[in-house]
Amino acid sequence: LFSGVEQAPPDAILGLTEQFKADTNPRKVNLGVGVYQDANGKLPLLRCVEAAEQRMVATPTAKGYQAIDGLPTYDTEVKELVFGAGSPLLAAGRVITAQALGGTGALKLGADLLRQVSPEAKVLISNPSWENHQALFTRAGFTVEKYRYYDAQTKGVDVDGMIADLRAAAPGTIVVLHACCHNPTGYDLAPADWQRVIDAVVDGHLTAFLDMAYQGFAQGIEEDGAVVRAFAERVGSFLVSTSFSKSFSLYGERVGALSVVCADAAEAARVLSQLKIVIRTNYSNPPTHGAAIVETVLGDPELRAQWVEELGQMRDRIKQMRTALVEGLVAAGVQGREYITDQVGMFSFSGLTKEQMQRLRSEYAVYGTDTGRICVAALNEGNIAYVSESIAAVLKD
Ligand code: PLP
Ligand code: TYF
Repeated sequence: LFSGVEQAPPDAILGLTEQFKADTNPRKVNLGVGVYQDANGKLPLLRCVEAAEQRMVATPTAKGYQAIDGLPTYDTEVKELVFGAGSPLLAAGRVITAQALGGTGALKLGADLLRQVSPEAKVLISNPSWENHQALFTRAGFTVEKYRYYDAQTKGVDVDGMIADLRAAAPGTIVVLHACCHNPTGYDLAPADWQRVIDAVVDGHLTAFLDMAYQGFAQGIEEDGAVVRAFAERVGSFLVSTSFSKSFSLYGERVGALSVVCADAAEAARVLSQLKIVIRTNYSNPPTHGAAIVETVLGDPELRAQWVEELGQMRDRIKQMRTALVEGLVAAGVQGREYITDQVGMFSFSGLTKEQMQRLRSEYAVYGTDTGRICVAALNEGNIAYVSESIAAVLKD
């Protein structure tokens, strides 16, 4: 049966972590995977999460099945976080939200739903994008193409190129957009650019799919949510995937959600019934624990305030590390890297070539992806000088 099965390549990003674990160099630094680490290089357990879990342990509950679309209160909390508690769309019953297995699971639910609704549509993703966008939408049956995004010359977004590509897309084309903290480049659109994207989506009858994996990591929870609200004001139907992996440091619990904006409440009910089939035929219903943590935190004013504070600390520390990296590079003799502080979110597109990234790995045990992406959220006072010197060394020769 399987004799003809070929060996698949490892995941470009998660495979790096395997390589990193096997590396015996004591100075090794993993800047490959997008995981936030604290000032001591540790994956944090947020205090709000710990408190929520303590409450849950104090009131043990039996482990029944969940509803197909997840915990109802969780779904409501997510809606309010993403669209704003006062959103007219929520009041009109136009948004359905289903708990999903992380942001990836939300994207896959959305992809499978869209494949049912518009099987002929093409998918456009940014060039470059998170590797899994291409793979996930291809596996869901779509042809995936790219719109221009990163401009290596100006170190920013090629907004005109992006808009031209969106305007050239056929009606019904699904456009995957990074709502904030673009992965891998770290360059986001300005509010005025988003309006141009929305113009193109509305004029061209495109289907926008906003991937929100880092709400709160750019400017703040409300500020980063403004992109979704801008779409809500002008676009009749669109999708939003949410991930709490990073913002709650709940990576392994697989907590996320898919929200679908529909024309009216009746349409929303029909779409939800179809989405439930997608869920049921994949995994029946989602796990409880991670969503219960998020629901507990978001539903309790004290824990929620603590979360806002802890998320702010993560965001601020990343910003400090961006500045420290620019300074570390200057100290190591590398000028002109100020653009690192223009970028937002977990990543920096360092501008290093594939060969330089491979040398960083093999000679200095500093792990980033071949595309030149490094995870700034894994830098700390203890490794930043070494990372800066290693980058300087591979840039020199
Ligand atoms: N979308 C983007 C842009 C991401 O960077 C990530 C990273 O993890 C995801 C989706 C997936 O999130 P999750 O780990 O919650 O599946
Ligand atoms: O881009 C990243 O590093 C994160 C984590 O298949 C990730 O989004 C990477 C690859 C993958 C799943 C998650």
